[in-house]
Amino acid sequence: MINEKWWHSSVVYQIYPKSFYDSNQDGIGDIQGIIEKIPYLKKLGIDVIWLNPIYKSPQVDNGYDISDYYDIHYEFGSMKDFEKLISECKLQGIKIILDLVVNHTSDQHQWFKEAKKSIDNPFHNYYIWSEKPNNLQSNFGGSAWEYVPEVNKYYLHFYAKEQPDLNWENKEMRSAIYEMMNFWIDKGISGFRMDVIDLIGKEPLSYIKENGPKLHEYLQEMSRETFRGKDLLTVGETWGATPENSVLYSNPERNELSMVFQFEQINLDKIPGKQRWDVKPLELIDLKRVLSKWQVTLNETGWNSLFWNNHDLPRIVSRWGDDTDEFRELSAKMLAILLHGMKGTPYIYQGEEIGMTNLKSNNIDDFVDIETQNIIKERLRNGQDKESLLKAIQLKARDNGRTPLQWNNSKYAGFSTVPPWMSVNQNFELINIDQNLKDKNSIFYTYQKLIQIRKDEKIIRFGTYELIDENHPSVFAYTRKLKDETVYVICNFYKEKTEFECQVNNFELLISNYNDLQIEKQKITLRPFESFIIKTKENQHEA
Ligand code: TEU
Ligand code: CA
Repeated sequence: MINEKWWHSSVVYQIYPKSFYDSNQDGIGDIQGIIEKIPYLKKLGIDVIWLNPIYKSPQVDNGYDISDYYDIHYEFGSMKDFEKLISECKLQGIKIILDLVVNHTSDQHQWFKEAKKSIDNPFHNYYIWSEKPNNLQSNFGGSAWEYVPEVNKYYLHFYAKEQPDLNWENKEMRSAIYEMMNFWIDKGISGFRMDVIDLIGKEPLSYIKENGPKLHEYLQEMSRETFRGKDLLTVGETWGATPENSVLYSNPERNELSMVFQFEQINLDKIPGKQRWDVKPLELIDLKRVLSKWQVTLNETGWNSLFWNNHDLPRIVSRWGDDTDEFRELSAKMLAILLHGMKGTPYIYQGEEIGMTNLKSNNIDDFVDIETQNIIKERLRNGQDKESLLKAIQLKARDNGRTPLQWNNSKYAGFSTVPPWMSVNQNFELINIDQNLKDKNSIFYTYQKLIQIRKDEKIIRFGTYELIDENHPSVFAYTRKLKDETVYVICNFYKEKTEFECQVNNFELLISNYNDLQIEKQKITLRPFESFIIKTKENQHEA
């Protein structure tokens, strides 16, 4: 049994500041806007906020290109505003974790400006240089190398060319990062979400990106120099994680991270070996297999994060649910119940709690993200037809998750009174927070209840997971077990009715997405997307 930590019973809410709430009517969400909405978050019941990057930045990649780690980006506010956010949240018992972006900086960071002046500059080796570029590709398209005439060398950038990669082999650079981390810890934050952290051990000349040989050595050093023993939540973003290497990150005995975000399930609807834009339908059996494998592997010696969405992903209800008027609410609740019954720390991405959907625009200019823009150029150049490209983007572009949060049915969805920095989803009159708060049956209240259930039920936090009926083609069902209690989480993943065998007699209903759950003896007919969590005692069903 692992040592109980505060994040084992927490639910995290992810805020994308640019699109959360605009307090000063310039079309851009800001820190004051978050402060104004603390009561809303309190009502939802979340414990922690993960803030996407708020540091000074030219915003080439919406803040993931940092030009000063010690300053706040002016459009979001000031250091004073940030300090106020921490203290106001603290009064409400809400913790803040910051995005830590240390795989790369902005090319406008002082370090890089110095680094490219000459090879003798003390900052030159803060970055990764090569006289001869190899074929490594940037995740945003094109070569990962960019030439600098002053030094007659190429620097590495796994992302945009405005995001040069830091050189983790350099001890001085690492110390500078740790010093910066301690600055924020001393300000009173409660942890870090660590951007692409499994890239820091890279060996680009040997084509090693994720999981480089020194990755865990660096993480252990970072932990020693900064957060160890301080009871902070650390969650690493690791696209290269497997259940096996993930045990290394979150095994408490190794003193690395609290948990990681892994993306195995997220990749299930792309054609293997291809890019996320090359989509295939999700197979439910695959989803069951992958999520269950992670639940089981990290049961004793690690900890899972649980998420469907973030600022890089399309909206889950449009992706694996059904966002038609008829089934949007039912399927959004089904996905929520399915995930929040599992063991781990759940993350809710802003707007998920009201069932926000993909952007669905036919106008390619509505997709403003640098990744999307680059892929459009690259694929049109390579001869993909515009129509199929637009379709892929409508399904998968990061812009889908980044539209302004829909607060109410007034112009610009109540996010701002002026045109926002990116298009508002046209369905805001139907889908918004106001409407959700008024309707006792809304998706919002399903999330609110799921958060409460996690707090009330130790079995939801720590019970052992087991998949049931793994070959059922349309139902995702599992149990959680703790002492004499068993919880059943049963979800019809589709809009067609289906039958499911379930031998429970005496149960307590914890949550359901229909108001009149009926279990007649052993067989249940599940209605469209019907999902529920029930609890039995003393394993009564086996008697
Ligand atoms: O994303 C990591 C990452 O690898 C992304 O390229 C992701 O695969 C992609 O968005 C999906 O197509 C992190 C941040 O979450 C993202 O917002 C940043 O752009 C990126 O790192 C660079 O910092
Ligand atoms: Ca603003």
